[in-house]
Amino acid sequence: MKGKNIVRNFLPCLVSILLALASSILCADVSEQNLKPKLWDSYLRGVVINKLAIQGEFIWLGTNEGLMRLSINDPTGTPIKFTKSDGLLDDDIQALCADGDLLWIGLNNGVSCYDGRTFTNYSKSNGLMEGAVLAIGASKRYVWLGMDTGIARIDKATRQIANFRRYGGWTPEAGSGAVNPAAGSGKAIYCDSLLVAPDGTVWHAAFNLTHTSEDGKVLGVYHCGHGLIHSRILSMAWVGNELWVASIGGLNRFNVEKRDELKHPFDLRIGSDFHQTVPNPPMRIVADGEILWVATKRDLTRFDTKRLRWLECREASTQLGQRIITDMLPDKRYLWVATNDGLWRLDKKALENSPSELIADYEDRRLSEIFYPPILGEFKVGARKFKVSIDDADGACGTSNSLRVEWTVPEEDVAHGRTHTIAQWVEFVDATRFDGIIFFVKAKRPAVITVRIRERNGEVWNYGVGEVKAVNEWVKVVVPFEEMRLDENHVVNRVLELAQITTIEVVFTFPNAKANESLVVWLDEMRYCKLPTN
Ligand SMILES: [Ca+2]
Ligand SMILES: [Ca+2]
Repeated sequence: MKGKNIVRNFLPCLVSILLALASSILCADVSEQNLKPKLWDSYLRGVVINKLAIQGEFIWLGTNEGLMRLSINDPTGTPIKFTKSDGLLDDDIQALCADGDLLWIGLNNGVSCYDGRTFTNYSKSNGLMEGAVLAIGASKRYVWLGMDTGIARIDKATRQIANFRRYGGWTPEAGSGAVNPAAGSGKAIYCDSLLVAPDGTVWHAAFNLTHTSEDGKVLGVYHCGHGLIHSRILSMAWVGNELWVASIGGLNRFNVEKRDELKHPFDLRIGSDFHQTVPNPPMRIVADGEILWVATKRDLTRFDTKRLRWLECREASTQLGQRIITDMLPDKRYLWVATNDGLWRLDKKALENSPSELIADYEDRRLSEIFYPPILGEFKVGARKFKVSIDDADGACGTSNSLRVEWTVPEEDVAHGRTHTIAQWVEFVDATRFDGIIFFVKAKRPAVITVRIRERNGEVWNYGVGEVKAVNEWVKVVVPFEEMRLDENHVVNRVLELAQITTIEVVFTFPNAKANESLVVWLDEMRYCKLPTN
C-alpha cells in the first residue's frame, strides 16, 4: 500500500515538473504572475446573496433564505443563520443597513431590527405602509425606508412610523430592459435606492432622483431634463459632497451644494457601453475614498472621481467569471462582494501591486474585445477571406483559449505585399503606472510584426517588433512604451497618452506568402505590464 502511495504521489510531481519546464520554455518571463498575491478569496459558494452590511467585527449577508453572519476576520467559519423561526419577519432579504449597534433588515412585508439579541418587527400591523422594503438609510434621528409605494421613516428614539406615500415609480414594463428581480409583480417600484445626506435630508430613486426633507417634503425631483443620463437609477454613492448616481445610461455626478446655480446639475456624462457593442450598465456603485467601485452587468471596475478616469481591474473581473455582483462594501484592506454564488473578497493591495493588467485573454469569449477582424466566423472582404475564431484547444501560458485568425491571401495582395492586422479594443484604463504591453503570438509561418497604438483623439504610435521566425510556437512580444514611435501621418499632440489608448493593433506581414495560401496566426494573453529596470 505504501509503495502505491509513493507512486501516486510521485506521478503528479513529475507531471508538474514537466509542465513547469514546458511553460518556462514557452513563456519564460511570465512566471512572475504566479508569484502575485492572491486577488480573490471566496466563501459560502453556492449561496445566493442579495445584500451586505458590515457591523464591527461582523459581516452580514442577506440571502433569500434568511440572514447570515460571519466574522469579518475569519470568514471561513460556519455562519450563524437567522430566519423567521428566530423572529425575522421574512426570509427573503431585500435590504440591510448597519446603524451603530442596530441592524435594519428590509423584507417583502416590512422591516426587522436586530439589536444583537432580538428582532423587533415593523409591518402593516404596526402602521407601516404595505409593500416591500427595498432600501434603508439611517440618519442620526431616523431610519428611512425605500418602498414600492413611497418612503417611510421610523423615529429611532420613539419608534414612531411616518409613511410618505408617493405615486409613480419604475416598472419593467416601462421599457429600457432594466434588470430588477424585485419587479416581478408588474407594479411600480417607487424607491429601491436611498441615501441619507449629512444634513439629514434623503436622496432616493428608482425612476428619477428625488430629494426629500427630514419632515418628508419633496425638495426636488431630477430627471433627464436636468442632465440625468437615464431615468432608471440603479445605485447611488456619496463621494465628499458629491452624489454619484448610476443609471442604465452610465454615471452622473451631482454637486449637491451647487445645485441651485446650475441649470444642468448633472455635469458629467459617462457612457455605459465603455466603447463596446453590448450595453454594460453600472448596476451597483460604492465609494471607497475618491474611488468608486462599479459593478457593471458584466464586470467589476473602478472610477477615479478626482481625475475622472476609469481604472479598470479586468484581471479581477475575469477571475470573478460570470457571477453576478449584487452588492459591494469596501473596508480598509478588502472589497467585499456579494454574488449569486457566495461571498467574494478582493485584496485591494494585491490589485494595486499587480505587475500587469489584463487587456485580453480570450478565456471568456468576449466578442466585444476584438475590434478587427470585427466578427467571429468566416467572411470576405473583396477577394480576401477571413476566418476568425476562439481556439479552444490552445492558449498561451497554459491558458485554455486564444484568438485565431486565418487569412486566405489573393494573388494581388501577395503582389502588393499587403499586411494583415488584428486589432484589440482597449477599455479606458489609466495605464500610466505601466511601462509597456506584453502579449503572445503564434504563426504558421515567419511573420514581421509591428504594433500600433491608437489614442482616442486619433494619434498613432508604432513599435517595430521585427521578424518572428519561430513557427507554430508561442512567442512573447514585449512593447515598451518608451520605444514607441510617433506615426507622422497621425499627429495630434506628439505625446503618448497612456490613459487615452483605444486600440492596440498587431500588424503581420508575411514576407514569403504565396497566393491563395492560408496564413494562420494566434494572439493571446495581452497585458499592460511593468518592465524590469536595468
Ligand atoms: Ca488565453
Ligand atoms: Ca497624444
